Amino acid sequence: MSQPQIGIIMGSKSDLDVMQDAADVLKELGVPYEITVVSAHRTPDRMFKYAKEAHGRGIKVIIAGAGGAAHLPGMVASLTHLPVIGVPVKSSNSIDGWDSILSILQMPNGIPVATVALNAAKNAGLLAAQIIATANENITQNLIAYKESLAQKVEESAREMQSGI
Ligand code: RP5
Repeated sequence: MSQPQIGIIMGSKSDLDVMQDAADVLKELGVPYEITVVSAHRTPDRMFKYAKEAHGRGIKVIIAGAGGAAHLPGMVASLTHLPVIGVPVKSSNSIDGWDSILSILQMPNGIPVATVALNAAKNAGLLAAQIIATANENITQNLIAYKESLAQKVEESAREMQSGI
């Protein structure tokens, strides 16, 4: 894969089941990415280094997923000018997911995090691809084809339902 343009990070290896969806959709759309673990609480120095160096390494968008007291997306956003997409993860230490949703969503003015739905890493990947596509015609065409495939699936479902399959 060529130079990564998207950085996918997560607070723990235990988030990977959810966060893999972002990687999968980026692969499908032909967007080069990197993926790793960066814990805001257990490795704050690593988080600082990652956020500070991402732009210099060619990363254009960061997708950050975390559960429970989910400080990773917001803290990374505070350390970089790059757009950060936050994925609230319903983790083993989460009460019901609301803790991670609110921790990622309710950012103060000046430090935005584009927060997707609970466990919605696929949408985070799509949103990141859409940002990259604003300056990349190949990825634009891949996104258009992806959206057309979604519409076709609905049409197929409708046909099957109407014909009693
Ligand atoms: C968060 O705590 C991580 O993002 C993860 O969602 C959760 C649990 O982490 P582990 O105890 O499974 O490593 O910081």
